[in-house]
Amino acid sequence: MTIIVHHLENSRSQRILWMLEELGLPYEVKRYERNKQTMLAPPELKKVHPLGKSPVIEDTDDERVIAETGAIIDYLVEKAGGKLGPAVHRDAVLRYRQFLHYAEGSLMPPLLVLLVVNRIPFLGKKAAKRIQPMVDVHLDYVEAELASRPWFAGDEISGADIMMSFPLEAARSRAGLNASRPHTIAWLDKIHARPAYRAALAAGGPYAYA
Ligand SMILES: N[C@@H](CCC(=O)N[C@@H](CS)C(=O)NCC(=O)O)C(=O)O
Repeated sequence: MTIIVHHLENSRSQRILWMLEELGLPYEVKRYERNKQTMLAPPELKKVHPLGKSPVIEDTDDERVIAETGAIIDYLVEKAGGKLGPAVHRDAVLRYRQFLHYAEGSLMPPLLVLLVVNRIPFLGKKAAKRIQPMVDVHLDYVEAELASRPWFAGDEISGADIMMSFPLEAARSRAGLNASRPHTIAWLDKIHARPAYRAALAAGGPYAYA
C-alpha cells in the first residue's frame, strides 16, 4: 500500500504528512515549490487534480485521487480502522465533526483575506484593520474552547486537531495570535513537540510555520 502525498511547500498539506505519521501509514512525498512571485502552486499539480491545489493524495491501492484536507483526513481515519477519528462519546463526536469543517470553512477565509490585503501597499493596512476584529472573534472562540479541554474534540488527540493546526500556525505567524491567548499557544507547542509532528517536518522539507 502506498499513499502519495502531493505536498506544496509551506501549505495546508503539512497536516496530511502529520496525520500519516500519527497513523503510522506508509507514504511517499512528492514536493512542489510555489511560484516565487505569485506564491501559487506550479502547473504540474493540475495534472494530478483539476484544481491544482494541495493537499491531494493518490492511493495506489485502489487508484483513487482525493482532494480537500478534511475529506483526506476522514479517508485516512477510515483506512486506519477509525484511529484518530471521532470518539464514541456523543459530545466528542459532534465536536470532532464541527472542528473538521470549521478549520477550512470558517477560520481560514478571514485569515486568507488578511494575508492578501496585507500584501497590498497603502490601502492594505486600512483594510487589514477592518479584518483583524473578524479574525479575533475566531481566536477568542478557539482560546475558550481550548481552555475547557486538552484537545479540540475532547480528552484525546484526533483528526480535528490536525485540521486546526494549519490555521492556528498561520494565525500565529501573521494574524496576531500570541501569548495573550495562552491555551492556544500551549496547544501549538504541544502539537509541535509530538514525535509524529517532528517526523512529518523531516519528511516534508522546510516549513515556515512550526
Ligand atoms: N480547502 C482546501 C484548500 C486547498 C488550497 O487552497 N491549498 C493551497 C495550499 S495552502 C494551494 O494549493 N495554494 C496554491 C494555489 O492556489 O495555487 C483544502 O483544505 O484542501
